[in-house]
Amino acid sequence: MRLSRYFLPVLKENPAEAQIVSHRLMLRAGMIKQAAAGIYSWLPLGFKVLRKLENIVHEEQIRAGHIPIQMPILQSADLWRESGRYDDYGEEMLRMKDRHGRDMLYTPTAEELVTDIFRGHVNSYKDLPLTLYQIQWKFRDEIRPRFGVMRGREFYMKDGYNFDLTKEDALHAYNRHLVSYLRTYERMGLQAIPMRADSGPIGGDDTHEFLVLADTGESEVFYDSAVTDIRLGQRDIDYDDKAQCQAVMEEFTSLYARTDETHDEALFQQVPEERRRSARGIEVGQIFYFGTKYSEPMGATVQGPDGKQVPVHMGSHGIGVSRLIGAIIEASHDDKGIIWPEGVTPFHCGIVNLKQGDDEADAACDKIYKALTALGLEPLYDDRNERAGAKFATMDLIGLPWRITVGPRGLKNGVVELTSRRTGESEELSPEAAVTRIAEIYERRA
Ligand code: 5CA
Repeated sequence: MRLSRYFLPVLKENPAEAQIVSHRLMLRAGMIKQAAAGIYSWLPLGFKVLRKLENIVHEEQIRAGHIPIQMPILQSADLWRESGRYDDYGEEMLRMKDRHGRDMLYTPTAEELVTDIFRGHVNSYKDLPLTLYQIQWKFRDEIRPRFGVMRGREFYMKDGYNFDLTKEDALHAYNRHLVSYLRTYERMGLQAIPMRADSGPIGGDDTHEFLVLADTGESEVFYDSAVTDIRLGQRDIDYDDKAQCQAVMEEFTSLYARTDETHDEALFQQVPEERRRSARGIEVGQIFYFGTKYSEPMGATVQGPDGKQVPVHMGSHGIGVSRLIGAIIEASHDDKGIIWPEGVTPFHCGIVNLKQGDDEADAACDKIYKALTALGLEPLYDDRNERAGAKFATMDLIGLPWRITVGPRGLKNGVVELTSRRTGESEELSPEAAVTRIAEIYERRA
């Protein structure tokens, strides 16, 4: 992409309405624009990051054996009356009537609809286990939407639902989700710690939230600092292996880590004092096991091996895809702007032409641009007639992890400059070597 042809409406001034850094930077970098309270349009740069996160979520869900579907945003109230949640859900649910006076709602989550799909098509235990998921817009009429995409009313969420014959199988699905979520967050450059939590309107007793530690987080958390040393890394996990998934679950959840809703001061006191931490965190996902809470009232049963009809054991599992963008920026920025981790960056590298219109500089930039594109990488080439300072400021603000700077003076010596956004360190090398270096960086991290 050439910046002269792109739509990147960056803001010079700090927007007054933004209270936290991620919201401020998303507005300033032209990623989103508020359409109504807690509802946003996604401008090209923001939309690109959203798509990247979505792709990572899909890849990791499919790797875990989960199957993508797409359910509608508007649902009939009837199913929600069957589960009893139509009245329970309260004011967070946006309700409306269609022209025939039928009660409709904008989906805040989809346990009922997916259970209806299941009961309509699955009759035998032989068709289990089954996990269906979607990535879809949700609406919750939050009293206090704030912090931009962090607490929106309309937000983008991955929601997955497992159907199993027994509690034991459903707990394996729970563990599988835990492992796949850890992989997902790590690929996004984040550490998200599973913490014991409260299940709220979804229900059930077994639930963990995934929290990214950040001063601006809305959740209060208590944990043993040793949990922050654990990483999943490049482990090869067999998602069908119950013992292996269980072991990862135990490794990540045995140490004390709880949100304020389930915090137990007496238990916490047993953590060695020097490792006791209380902090704030951003909730970027939650997994639930709730047994037959929906399958029983809605009649989602299968014939078991003994011929008897039994309600299936279920859980649901969510990732806040749009919220994650805020969480990543909270975790990765400096006073000049965003610093994207390589795994989620909207463009792999920026190209800054210091002297637009200079034949040699223009030709060198074009060549680098073409070489990167031919490698399947996406560069953002700042080909505008702007001062170098303004070009650098834009690149720093939008946070591409690598920048190649091209100018007539360097080219006389056969070199361009490659700069890391994270460290600010630069090195001079030939244009070809710069391209090779970028290719290596992304192959290593692809
Ligand atoms: N049905 C279950 C699992 S699919 C469910 O709805 N879980 S949830 O309520 O915990 O939501 C899943 C994730 O969506 C949360 O962990 C959070 O990251 C994100 N989320 C929830 N509410 C909002 C909101 N108002 N704005 C942005 N993200 C949100």
